[in-house]
Amino acid sequence: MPAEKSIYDPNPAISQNAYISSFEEYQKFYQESLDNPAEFWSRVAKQFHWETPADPEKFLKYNFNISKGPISIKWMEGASTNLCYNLLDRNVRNGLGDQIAYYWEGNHPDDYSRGLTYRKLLEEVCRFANVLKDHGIRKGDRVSIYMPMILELPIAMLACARIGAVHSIVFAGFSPDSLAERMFDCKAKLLITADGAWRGEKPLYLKEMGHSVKKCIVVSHLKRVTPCPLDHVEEEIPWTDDRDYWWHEEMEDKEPACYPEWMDAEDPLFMLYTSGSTGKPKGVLHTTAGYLLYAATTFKIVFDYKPGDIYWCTADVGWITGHTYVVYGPLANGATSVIFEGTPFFPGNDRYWSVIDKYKVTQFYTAPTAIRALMKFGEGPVLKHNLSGLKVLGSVGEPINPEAWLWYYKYIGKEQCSIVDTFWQTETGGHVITPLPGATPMKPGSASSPFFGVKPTLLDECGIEIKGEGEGYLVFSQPWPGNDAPLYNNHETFRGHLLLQVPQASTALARVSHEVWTAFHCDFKRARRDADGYLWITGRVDDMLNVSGHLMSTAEVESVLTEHPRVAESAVVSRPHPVKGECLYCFITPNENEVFDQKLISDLKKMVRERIGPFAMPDVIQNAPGLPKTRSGKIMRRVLRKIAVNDRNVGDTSTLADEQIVEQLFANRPVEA
Ligand code: 6R9
Repeated sequence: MPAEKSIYDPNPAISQNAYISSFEEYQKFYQESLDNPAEFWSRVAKQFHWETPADPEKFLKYNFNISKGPISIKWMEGASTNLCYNLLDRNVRNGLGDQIAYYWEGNHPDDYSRGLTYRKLLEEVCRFANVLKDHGIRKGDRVSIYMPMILELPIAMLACARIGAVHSIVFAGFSPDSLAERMFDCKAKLLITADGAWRGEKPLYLKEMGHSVKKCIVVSHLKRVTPCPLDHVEEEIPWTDDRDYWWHEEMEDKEPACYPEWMDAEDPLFMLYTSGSTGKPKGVLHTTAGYLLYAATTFKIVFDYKPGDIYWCTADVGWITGHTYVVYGPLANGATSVIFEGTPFFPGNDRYWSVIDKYKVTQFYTAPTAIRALMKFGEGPVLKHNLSGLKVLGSVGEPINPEAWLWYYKYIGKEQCSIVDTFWQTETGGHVITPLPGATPMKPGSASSPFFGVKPTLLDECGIEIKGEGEGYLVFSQPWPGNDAPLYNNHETFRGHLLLQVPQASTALARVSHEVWTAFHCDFKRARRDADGYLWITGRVDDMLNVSGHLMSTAEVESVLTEHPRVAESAVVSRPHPVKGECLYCFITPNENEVFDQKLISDLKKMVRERIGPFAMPDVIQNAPGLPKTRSGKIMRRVLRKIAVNDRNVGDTSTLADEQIVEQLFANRPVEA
């Protein structure tokens, strides 16, 4: 039986205590959230502090109809608040001062584990806010952050939020050039960074940027200020006097109190450049009030977070997942989280499981790419640790293939946990399509149902809404509070831009009623709704292929390929074909210690034929010791499409985690290809 036919009911023990304990209850709230969004979200807003309360009449104002003016969404216009105040001061006032906000687990298991309480976090944030003020940073100024996963990172973010500065985080895995480009684009006044980071065996030096930085505050992390049980790096790092300042020296004499800047509901909170798997990075801007409501609510409901739970999201704070689900969402709920500096493979392949065991993690949130990488080592490393505290397992970043889903469910969750396959994007602020732990019967590989306030609509090639079962373009026809502000530096061309980027979608979009809006800017998605109303994200528009008139998604084929016990990962792209129009070109990464041979190739062809149909028979199956992935773990498919046609003109690959893999894949092309 194909995996997608099976349904897994939530564990009754989870449903019993869950905020949303049945699918009927979810449906009731969901309907309310669509019928009266202002009323629904104003109830949510009550738990937070508003320096100026919202006018109920103006709780939500939006226009999705371009014939009536520019597209705009305004939540709680006229209200004012401060995110940092709501995340820290409010929780301390409510008695959570002594509760741990973050446990820090260093790259090396023998490094100090540090814990920061809400009270201490508030003090550190205030001190650093005073540092920023002393360096002339004011409300509306942009501050770039380029840091490893250390506690100074959320401290820096929240200090910006406290004084109304807009943070723009650049993932520390990016090159100094990528950092410079992003700093220039957002006109950053100051950079906060560290001397370096630890990744497994080796230190990575971060502070090598020269030009473009006007002022720089540097955390001494490789070279520890506090005594460290490990060998630490003594090397001197490049330094420019009167431009560079040590974090610890700046913090020394600062007051642990700082009055928050009251921000308008639609004032910018942060900017973030999207992962760049599509081309030039684009700055996405999130604003204050709506983002708070949405980050807080999705965190609480989707992870079913209860006081006493220990939550761990493995995403780097440099990505949107880290922004919303390492920092803003958890702290808005007074949660206790783990922040981890290292990798899943150091010092052993059981590191994730050992950290879950060490902190007694109850909610764990990671990416399919990590799950697939860890599956390769089998159950052995998992069995060494006690994972019985787990309740909810999350997945994000890519479609999770049923094979990986089942492994996660069975071996990590021991068939007792709910799996939440959360579909969302930088632009959506938080989860938009996701199961809820106690409520949604799970289908492996399906992101299931829309979150409160989110109204997904499927459109066919002619722009007509597909009601019920079907596959089409995924758009959203109502705003939710997490919506980003229209593209930074790009707003007027918002819709035109989409048409340009996705020519295939232009017919559909031209006919789309002006009331329909899409959150997807340049990363337009397709999805399928099955007979039970479940949504399956089938991929980006250009991840679809049409073989002799049969439309299919690459994800569909990939999930069949990865079911093979000898296959760790796969990526399928379309290649032009003189007869069939397009054909399938598949890249296969075999499991550790497995060889890639003719038998594997014929097995895989057979599986695809049987499971999908003869029309889906791959034309080429190539050995791929690794896949070209961005640093956030997303496969860069445009590079694979170039390899499939042997075109060396692959374009910019600087955002790849390992650029060498591209050359290797060219070299590995089978002769018959
Ligand atoms: C949160 C995040 C967004 C893109 C998105 C889609 C892919 C994320 C997914 C998923 C299928 C899921 N994606 N979660 N695809 N199922 N559960 O990753 O944001 O970095 O902006 O990437 O990630 O392709 O369009 P971002």
